[in-house]
Amino acid sequence: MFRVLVLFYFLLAAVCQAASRPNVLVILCDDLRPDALGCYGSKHVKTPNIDRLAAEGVLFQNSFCTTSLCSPSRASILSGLYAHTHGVTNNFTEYPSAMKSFPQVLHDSGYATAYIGKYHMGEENDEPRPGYDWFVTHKGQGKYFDTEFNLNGQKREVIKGYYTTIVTDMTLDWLKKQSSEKPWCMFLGHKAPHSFYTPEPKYEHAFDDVRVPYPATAFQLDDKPKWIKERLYTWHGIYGPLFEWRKKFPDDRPEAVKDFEAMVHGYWGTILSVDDSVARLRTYLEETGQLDNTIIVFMGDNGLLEGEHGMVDKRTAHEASLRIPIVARFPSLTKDAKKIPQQVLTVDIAPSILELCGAPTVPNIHGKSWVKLVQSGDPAWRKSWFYHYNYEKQFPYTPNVRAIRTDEWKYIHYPHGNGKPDRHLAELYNLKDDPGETTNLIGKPELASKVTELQAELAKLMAATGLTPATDKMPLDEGVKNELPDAEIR
Ligand SMILES: [Ca+2]
Repeated sequence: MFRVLVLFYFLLAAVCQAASRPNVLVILCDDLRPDALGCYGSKHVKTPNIDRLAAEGVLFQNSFCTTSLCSPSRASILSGLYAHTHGVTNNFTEYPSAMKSFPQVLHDSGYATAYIGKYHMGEENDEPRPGYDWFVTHKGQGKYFDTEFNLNGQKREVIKGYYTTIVTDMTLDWLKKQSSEKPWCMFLGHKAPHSFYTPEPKYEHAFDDVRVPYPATAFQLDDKPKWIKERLYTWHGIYGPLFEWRKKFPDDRPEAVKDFEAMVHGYWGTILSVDDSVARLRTYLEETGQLDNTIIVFMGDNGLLEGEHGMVDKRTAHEASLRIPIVARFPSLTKDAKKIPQQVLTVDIAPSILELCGAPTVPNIHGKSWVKLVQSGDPAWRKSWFYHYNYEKQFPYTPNVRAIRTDEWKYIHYPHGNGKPDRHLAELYNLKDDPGETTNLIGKPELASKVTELQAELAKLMAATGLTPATDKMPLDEGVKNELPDAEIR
């Protein structure tokens, strides 16, 4: 009898522990601008299901990536570290197998873990990575239709259909196999809305009636560093090929804005399918009674310039390139809808999720959990942070970038890469007065002391992550070039 009671006790303890540990569903979109979502103010893109997550949870109004590029940013989300520390500083580097990701920490503490969709750290590697019970990805960027997936190392298979739908199907299949006795962590990596934008046929004409002009800032470049004008006619400028939406390029005729409009329509169209995916996942969690015990984080990996300052793509430290959406729904975090204005970063995701799961945190990470910030406010929350990006030979359209963003100011400078003085003009913006970064204040004598103050703060923030002038290695800036990138890596 005693033995039966003891067994019953342990069984009960196991069930209680499982029940108290939440599931985790991270939905990562690729290159998603916040303002392409209803809950962040889009006038045209209707995303009722993503909006509903925000309306029942937290919407971070000022969230940013620390490097605006797919692979480095994904590695920062998984590790809580800046790119120079995790080492994925470009789109061709593998996530180090010995470096703990938050799904791996959860796996070590008893979670069932899965990764499905775009991973994109290690361009040619579609094999399973450590820390996941189930891992499905593909080489490179994948395709909007009929992608070949590697199914957990068991086989490679071209799965017919639209990417967003297929990865949602695979996510649901895995969730249905999970037992109620073990918490799970699912990381879903959408390809959408990454270039080259191909909406599902049913959404192909969803925005035909919406006119999309070039933004006003595309024509306000006189006080900017010269490389921004040089970029206008390249792969990453508004007069360039626009991810193949413009067939004859460069084209700076006013009427060629039609190509730009078509590109933006395509981008928006792919997001409608993501919202459908969110609906399907939510319905499943609701029907199986798991919704309120699941931390749902919906986010983007980096921002996207859509004509601002005459640019497309990302990589720079301007607002559209930095800003990402982050929405989190979990009633134990907050039952009331909240909008958080403080600056949160990609590197904060890992520590926040680990804290909510009661899992051990990872020592020496750069991010900070926002659980206290959301629940009761955090007077010690950051008021400034730094951004960095390294020049890529394969994409020679953006210099080396080092920048600081405070609640009010942004200072950006462009090191040449040889330790000598910068060759490009720096940029200074007052974000409170000029959120669109229309006026570069760098030349204003009355702001010289502000620049000195921001430079000192930037050096301090970088040093706190181990970056000093001696250790901050970067390539030589070879300038903006007109050549197109290799077709294989676009
Ligand atoms: Ca991306």
